[in-house]
Amino acid sequence: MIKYSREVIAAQESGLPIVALESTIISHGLPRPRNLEVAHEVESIVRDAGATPATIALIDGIIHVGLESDELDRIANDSNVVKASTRDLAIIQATQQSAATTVAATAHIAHLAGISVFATGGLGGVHRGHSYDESADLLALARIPIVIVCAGVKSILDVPGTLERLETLAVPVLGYQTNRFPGFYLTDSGYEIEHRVDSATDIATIWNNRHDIKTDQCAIVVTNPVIHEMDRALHDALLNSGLEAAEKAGITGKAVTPFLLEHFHSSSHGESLRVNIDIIKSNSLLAANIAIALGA
Ligand code: PSU
Ligand code: MN
Repeated sequence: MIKYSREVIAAQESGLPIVALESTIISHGLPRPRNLEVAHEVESIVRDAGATPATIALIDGIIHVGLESDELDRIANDSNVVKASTRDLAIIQATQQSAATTVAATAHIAHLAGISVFATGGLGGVHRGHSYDESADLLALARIPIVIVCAGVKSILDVPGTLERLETLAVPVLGYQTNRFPGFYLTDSGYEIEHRVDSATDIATIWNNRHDIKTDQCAIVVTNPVIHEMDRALHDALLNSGLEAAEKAGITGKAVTPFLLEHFHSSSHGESLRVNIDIIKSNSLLAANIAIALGA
């Protein structure tokens, strides 16, 4: 049912820490050709930190945990690669398509493969002006026991709405070395986080405590703020023009997030791309350190 990469098999056999990595960032979140380079760079960061990267995707209908180099290339460059959430997985298997997986689908597969730590850029959440448009990422986090490292939710979203939903869903949110909820492109979204952690070991302690008292049925969201944020004025201007353009073009469903990210990347002269890449790299490093602290 699952095809594992050679290095993931080796790590599983030796009980070494593994970090799941998401592939929608590569196929639908970053522009070519930088996307493939970043996918490789992120894997190297995880390896250099002492953990094994497992980028997750479907190739010709087969679930892959860990991609070989040619497979990573395919996810980055084949325009037939679709964006798959959890509900799409069995269908993609049946139709033997290739797909990149969202946070929701990646978390599901990672858990299926026994992986406890996962790094992404920014979570999906409640959309601005369309509160009925809520990412499947939120319900997935409520159901899947995994540590997910992110830079908060994407700033294109309704941040307070998303925080309220996470509270309702009883998903714990931790600030890594901060009490401010990060805003993806921005270091601080303007909202507070109640719980701050200062090290990967703190997170491992919480993970183990949850297991003992059986509050371990959902994810732990670790938010890791970007250090050099995007220029705020540029950010706010692109957010407004992007939301307007999406509305005008009638973009709906799973196309909304890629549309808005692309709007930022094509209109910010590389600034949003730089920040997005910084985010993914720094989250992957932290995820590797957490996997090591967990002995996972
Ligand atoms: N983080 C990034 N870039 C991305 C995403 C996250 O830096 O493209 C993706 C993730 O796969 C996330 C998805 O699950 O955006 C959310 O999409 P939607 O809003 O359609 O659920
Ligand atoms: Mn949506």
